[in-house]
Amino acid sequence: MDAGLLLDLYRSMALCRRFEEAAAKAYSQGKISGFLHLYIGQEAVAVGAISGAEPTDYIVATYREHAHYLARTGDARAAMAELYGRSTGANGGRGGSMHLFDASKRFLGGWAIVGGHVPIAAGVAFASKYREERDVTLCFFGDGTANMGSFHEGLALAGLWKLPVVFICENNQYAMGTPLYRTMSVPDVAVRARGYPMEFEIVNGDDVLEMRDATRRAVERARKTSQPFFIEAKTYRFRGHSVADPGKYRTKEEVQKWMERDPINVLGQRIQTLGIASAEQLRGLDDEAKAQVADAVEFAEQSPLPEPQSVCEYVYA
Ligand SMILES: Cc1ncc(C[n+]2csc(CCOP(=O)(O)OP(=O)(O)O)c2C)c(N)n1
Ligand SMILES: [Mg+2]
Repeated sequence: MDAGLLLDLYRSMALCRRFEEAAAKAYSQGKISGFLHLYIGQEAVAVGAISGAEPTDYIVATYREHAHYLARTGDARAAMAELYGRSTGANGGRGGSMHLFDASKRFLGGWAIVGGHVPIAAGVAFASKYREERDVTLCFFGDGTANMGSFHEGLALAGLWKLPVVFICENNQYAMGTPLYRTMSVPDVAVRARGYPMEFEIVNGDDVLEMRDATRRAVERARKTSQPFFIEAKTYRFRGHSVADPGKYRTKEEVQKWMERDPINVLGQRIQTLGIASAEQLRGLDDEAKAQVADAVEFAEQSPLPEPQSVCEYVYA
């Protein structure tokens, strides 16, 4: 076990958690508007998977993408300012929570249309293959997305053209208020990959190391053989679908059961058992994450809104 790596993963997950807690607070104070979909509980998926890829591999994600953006860029200021709609945000304040983007870091969204980004990810992978570059594309999406036509279109093209893309299904058991068993005839989304055909693996999405290892294998395989791969990560979101959702369709017991496998606690326990750091040292890392988030909030609050006369910039007409 690489002690430095485990602490980095812990730090990264703590940053995501604290970032979103602060975002939820700012939202409730009316400082952030629009939609806000929290990822709390799922951090091991984004942090583990992205740490298992090279920084030059592409990432395409959904509207629940704060953690993916932070795991790739580490830039809490640009993310928070974007949520606040400020000109210093990742997209100059025009995209908001659902549209984080940083082309220089190969983070290609932040997409709000469920499933719309799956063919886009296939297209990014097609471009890499066509240009004979060795980069792999990671495409994140939810369980509900696997019922969208565009999901099947993206996988079909990736299978047909043998594209270097790793599809990562974050099975958090719900699409908004609808449990997966009411919309899908099989309990595992991953079996759908067989049809294209595509190899797959089902992993514990609350175990950051398992996520990292599975993604590393899939990414290196895609890089070497130019074959797509499908990972299904079993996980759970602790909060509602968005901050506007009280989540009444789930029992307290169900939420409690999943919270027992809180990915940050799971890794924290492992770090302590291995004698890499004490509980107090882990609290220190958490305090650093809180301080970084407090700085990001202050940065966002002090940043200007975009200039009104720039309203037509970046607009196709
Ligand atoms: C095409 C389309 N239909 C409906 C919506 C509204 N919507 C937003 S998220 C969502 C559920 C998606 O569930 P899942 O894929 O499981 O992702 P999760 O939110 O659980 O991360 C729906 C129906 C949308 N954004 N786009
Ligand atoms: Mg879901």
